[in-house]
This record gives sequence, C-alpha cells and structure tokens, in this order.
Amino acid sequence: MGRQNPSTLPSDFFFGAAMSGPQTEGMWQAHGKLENLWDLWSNQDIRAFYNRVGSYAGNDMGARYADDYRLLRELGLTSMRTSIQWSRLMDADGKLNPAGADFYHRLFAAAHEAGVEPFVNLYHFDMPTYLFRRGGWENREVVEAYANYARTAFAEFGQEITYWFTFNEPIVEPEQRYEHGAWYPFAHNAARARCVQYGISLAHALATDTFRGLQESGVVRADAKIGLINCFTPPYTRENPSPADLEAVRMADGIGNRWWLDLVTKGTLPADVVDTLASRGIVLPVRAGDKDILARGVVDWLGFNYYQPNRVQAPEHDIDEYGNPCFAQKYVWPDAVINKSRGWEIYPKGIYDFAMTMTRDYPQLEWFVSENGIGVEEDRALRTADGAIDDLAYRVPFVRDHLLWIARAIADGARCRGYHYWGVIDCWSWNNAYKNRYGFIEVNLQDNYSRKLKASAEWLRQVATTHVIE
Ligand code: IFM
Repeated sequence: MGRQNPSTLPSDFFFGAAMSGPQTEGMWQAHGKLENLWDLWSNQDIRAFYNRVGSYAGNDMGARYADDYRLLRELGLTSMRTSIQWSRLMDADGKLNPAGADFYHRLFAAAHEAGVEPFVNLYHFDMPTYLFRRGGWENREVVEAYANYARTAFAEFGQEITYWFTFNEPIVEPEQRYEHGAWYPFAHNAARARCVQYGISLAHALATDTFRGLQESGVVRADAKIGLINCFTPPYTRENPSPADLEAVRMADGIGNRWWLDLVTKGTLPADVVDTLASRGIVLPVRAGDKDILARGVVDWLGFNYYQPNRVQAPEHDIDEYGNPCFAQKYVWPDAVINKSRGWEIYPKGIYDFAMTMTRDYPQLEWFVSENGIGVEEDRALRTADGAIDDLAYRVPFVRDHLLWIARAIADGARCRGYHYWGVIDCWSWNNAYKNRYGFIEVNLQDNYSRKLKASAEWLRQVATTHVIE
C-alpha cells in the first residue's frame, strides 16, 4: 500500500445501509402496486431466477421495517437508502396512489423514529411495465412521465425527506437490458442502449429541475439535497499500453463514468464521447431544447457505488457479432483477486484511485460511497457456536480494506462524507435472487425471513460507532 493508511475516519463521517424498494419490500401486489419489469419477467420465466425466487420476494422489510430500522440503529448505522417504487406510488394514469403513498409515509416515519435518516432514491431499474410497453426510456413521453412521478414524490414527501436521489446506477439498464442482453428485453443493440442512456439523462435533469423549483416554493425542505448514484468503475489497462489501449480506456471511462460526472457537475455530456459514438454510427436522439434541459442536471452531491474496477484493452474486432461497434474489450489482469460467487474483481485501491480522479477533475463535488459490499454464495456454510454465520474471514477484510483506502483518500483531499454498505440485511438480488448473501444480518428464507446477526456485525458496530478502522 506504500505509506501507512490513516485508520480513522472524520467524526462527521456517516455510516449507513443501502438497499432498494424492489429488493426489500415484497408485497408486490399490495397497495394497488402495478406490475414492473421484474414482476413481468418473473411471471414469464421464473426459471431465469436463482432457485426460482422471483421479484415478489424482497426480504420482507415491507412488513418488518420498524424492527429492521431499530436493528440497523443498534449497529451504529444512522442512515439507510431505499427507493420508492414508481409502480407502488403512482397509478396507471400518472396520479398518486394514496395506498402506496401511505406505505411510504409509514416507512419513513419508522426510520425517523428509530434514528435512521432515510435517503430516498426514485428509480432502481424498476420501470412499470405499461410504460415499458410505450417504449420505456427510448420514448420522450416516458421521460416526461418520470418527471411527473418525481414531482409527485417531491410534493408528497417534501417535508419528510432531506436526501433525494433521482437514479441508482443509470448505466446498468442501458447495458444489461439493451446492450449485453442479460436482462429483459435481452437486446444486443448499442445504439438503443445509448438512446436509453440519453433518455435517462434527460429524465434525471428534468427531475432535478423540478426539485429546485419545489424547493424554492417551500414544498421541498430548504435543507434538502438532490443527487444521483452510479456504479463508477475506475478504468485501468495493461502495463505499457498502446495508443489503441488508451483509446479503449477513454471510451469505457467516457460512457460509464464521465458521462454521469459531466452531467451532474456541468450539465453537459462529454463531447469527445458523443462525437466518437456518432463517428461509429450511434447518433443520440437530440432535440432542440435538450441542451437547456441537461444543463439543469447539476446536483448537490453524488453517490459512488464501488464494487470493481474496469480493466480494458483495445478491442480485437471493430464490430461485434450483433453489428455493434466495439470500443474496448476486457483485459484480464493476471494478478486480479476475484470474488468467485459474483465473478467481480476485488480491488480496494480502486476506490482511492477514483476518489482522486474526482478530486482532481471535479474538485467541487461532494460525494459518499453509496454502495460497497461483498456477496458470497457459501455465506451460510460456516457457523459459530451460537449459530451465527461466521463471515469474519471475508466480509470484515473486504470492508476494512475499502474503508482504509477511503480514509486515505479523505486525508489526500477527497470530499467523501460517508459510507453505505450494500445489503446490510441480506436482500433479493435481481436474477441472482438469494444466491449471494451481502448482509451483516442473515435472512433465513426457511424461517419466514427471520433475522440473525452474523459474526461480522459486532465489528461493523465498532467501526461505525468509533470511526476507528480496526
Ligand atoms: O443488488 C445490486 C443493487 O441493486 C445495485 N448495485 C449492486 C448490487 C449488488 O449486485
């Protein structure tokens, strides 16, 4: 690691939990909730989900939220991000669904009562099906519908919620749904993916602008903040790279990272990326007036989800098997340490490198680590004498190493304000369902979703309450 890492975090640094509505609430048909794309896919092909556990599951937090918030607070966590489900808050006419609103009022009240600040995100890959059928993010009407939903949420909860986010990981739907063919509707079309990315960018900017207006008129609290959360992947290539390798880095970084960083700090998209896309036949569906809309996308702070770096090299082919232009391909670093359950590289220093990139290139930007965590398939294999999952050998080192690099980044000038661990309570993970467990708190699916602290939980409590990284 070079010089000694600082091992304490500032006293005002916050520790919390990150989760999402669709992954925790369950109750997929309660409160008049509409179908979203995860429900649609679960209904169509339940075999696509690990152990056939579909989107209906959540982790039962929709029923247990009061106890769960108390448990988080006992672990020293003072905030938790979740998301409102668009399909629960709104009806199919784009009007507030009072039963859904009532659910979220109760959820947020319980968080406050437990001493856990609710961070509220508006979209976590969960488009209502009827809007997807109208073209999803490729259709401007759906972009407008999102802005209307955001306005409704700000108006309804504007006095209750201080920390708002427009999107979680807006790069993921373009990639997983439209480019890599991994998630419904399984497309392999880079042009559609970038069009979706562009639509989401406009939606983010419209919602941010609405937030500002409602704050000015007093509907939203004066101390409220708006942000965006993305899974940024620090880019690396091989040693002694060729110009083509560096070009691959530029585009991978440009599409995945700089696109969002420029949007939320400058209200623009990176011109070099847009130009390169156009030169390869991917022209964004820009309309007159879009520039002004994007200009309103500047946020108060940013969430940085960090799991893995992005190692790339020059692509072997210009065009892939689906006719899409190739800008980069994966570089397999021989020294990589891989979390075998997930196939993701574990590289704690990446969090420092990206923090320093933001400090250098976006010096005004305040941010926090909005997700970080390790999902392990064999998590439930090893037990302590009192029956707790013994995860000390992997969960603690994972979090400790990332926190040490965060502490060092802060010492070197990074404006990082806090840390949210992803999935403090085991929760449902898209089509992996409950395969990989992330939690410091076990959820027992065989015992009605009962909760039990894992061995690592005491370590988390120590660090979260003392700010000393032991
Ligand atoms: O479960 C997801 C979450 O929804 C977004 N970030 C990554 C997590 C772990 O895969």
